[in-house]
Amino acid sequence: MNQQNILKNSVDRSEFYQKLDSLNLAPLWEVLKGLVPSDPRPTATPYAWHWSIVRPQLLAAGSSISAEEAERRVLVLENPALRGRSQITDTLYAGLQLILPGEVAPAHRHTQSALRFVLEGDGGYTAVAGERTMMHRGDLILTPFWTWHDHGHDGDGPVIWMDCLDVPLVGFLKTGFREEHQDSAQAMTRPEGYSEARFGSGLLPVEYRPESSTSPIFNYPYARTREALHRLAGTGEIDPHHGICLRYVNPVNGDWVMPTLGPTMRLLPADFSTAKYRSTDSAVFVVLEGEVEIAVEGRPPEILQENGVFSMPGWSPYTIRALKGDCVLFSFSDRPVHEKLGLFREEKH
Ligand code: GTQ
Repeated sequence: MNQQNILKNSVDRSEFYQKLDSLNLAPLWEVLKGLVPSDPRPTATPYAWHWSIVRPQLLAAGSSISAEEAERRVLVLENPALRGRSQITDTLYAGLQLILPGEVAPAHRHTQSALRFVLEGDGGYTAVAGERTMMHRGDLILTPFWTWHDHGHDGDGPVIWMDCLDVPLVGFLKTGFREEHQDSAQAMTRPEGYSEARFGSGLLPVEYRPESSTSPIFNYPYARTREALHRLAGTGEIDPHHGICLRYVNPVNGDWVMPTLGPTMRLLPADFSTAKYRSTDSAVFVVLEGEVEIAVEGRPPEILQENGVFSMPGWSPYTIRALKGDCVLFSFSDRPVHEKLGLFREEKH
């Protein structure tokens, strides 16, 4: 075929494309580079939610609807580039949940996995599969997929936590199932502390065989996480890209605590700055102690105070600096999925 023929064809292409379109066919060559990109191009954008702005809106939600009526009284953190889709990154969901004294967020279960990261208040509890655990600031609570869970509050003042779910991933796979429990609060079948005693001290019941890919521990208390971080800080060993960073671990197999969500907690000593880093997983950061500056390449740096939340799209090069004294930063990401699929990549400068 000569050049002239090709040019002639290109004139006729739009007609040809219309014909294809009417037959539910499409030419790959028009979209190939987008389908198979040279590197990841997340739709999500880096973005910061500041506590001083968000908290009053959560309290306003508390006067506009009850936890019972809402089922979950949550303000969803919507990435500005993904509005209306309940996504904080391309693959993750995050929301801030408020529960007031005496309220119950009724029991239900779903195939989405959830982490709760506690931000404010005492007296709140989560019940999972017949066992209750009290929630304190900085605690990480797991509600594994398809386990009954409800939340309540026996104390004073608001209780607020961040819900971290794999909703977009489960949605993409079209594997979402949900059921409401017949009772708003499920019956307790085990004493408080039962799971911690069985699994939470570097020991396992001798005949224990796991039935789930989720960790059998469902509260990782901040008091212990914090102590570990500060002891490590005392050794002076620090990772240049992560600071003193620990991942929450399933004691049964050493894997991440959930099949889809990978939480970590890190300590950045005063004035420490991480070296530039990026990885394919998208992440959400929350400041628990201190103040940080998060700088994503090509964008103005953001300063984040306590309880500030930051969305980090995958493959974005970033640095984090501790601004005021030692800083403690929680994060969760979809890294376990990337690792299981052999897709995880990182770049360290
Ligand atoms: O607490 O079960 O933020 O099912 C979104 C969906 C919380 C929950 C959310 C949920 C929950």
